[in-house]
Amino acid sequence: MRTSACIFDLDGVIVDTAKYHFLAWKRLADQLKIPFTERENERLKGVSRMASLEIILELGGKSVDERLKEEYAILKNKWYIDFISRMTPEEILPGSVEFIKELKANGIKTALGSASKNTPMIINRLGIGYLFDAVADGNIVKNAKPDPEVFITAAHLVGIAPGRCTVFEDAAAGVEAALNAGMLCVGIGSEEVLFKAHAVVSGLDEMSISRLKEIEKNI
Ligand code: B16
Ligand code: MG
Repeated sequence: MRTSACIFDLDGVIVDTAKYHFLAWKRLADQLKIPFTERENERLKGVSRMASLEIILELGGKSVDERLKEEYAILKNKWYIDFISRMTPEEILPGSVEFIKELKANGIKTALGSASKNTPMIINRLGIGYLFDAVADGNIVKNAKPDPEVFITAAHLVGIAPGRCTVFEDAAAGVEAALNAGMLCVGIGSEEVLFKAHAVVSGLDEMSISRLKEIEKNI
């Protein structure tokens, strides 16, 4: 097999925190009287907290100073944490645990590659730390997706060359990051948004090692 390590994005792949990010950003956008729907939210997926805020302010045609930006970001994160601190393992997306266990049982390394600084809290709430050989997240990475840094770091942490890593991503910016890292990328979600990925599936419940081998054959 080409794949020796699988790197998973967290938000939108292992757990649907994307809906909590949306609700928290929506609350801020409403306060600022900026029109913001699920459609605009698509642009925020996989993008860092500050870059997300900048997109929202741009949508509203607002320019604010750094201090106020910092305040808005803290406020949004507080509302977001209110949601994720109540998450339970039932929110792990279907098929994730089974697929990752299958990979591990077959000697394939596993890692998380997430832009989120809240990754440690989410891992703890879900009790999924044991599934990953390494975690690269927004706390150790400087450059946000589509920069490949998060995935290159994850590959380095598990000791596998980027060309032998496969990334699972739900965001267009994340797919770009995986391709920029020279990795195989499986999109999780809609073909319309993730068309640059090598293959797209609706969720990890569609994945297995045999499916991964088929995807490898078709690239
Ligand atoms: P935080 P991922 C990303 O996580 C989210 O998709 C994105 O919407 C969010 O802005 C970013 O994390 C930063 O998250 O505010 O928690 O640091 O998809 O890369 O796992
Ligand atoms: Mg994501």
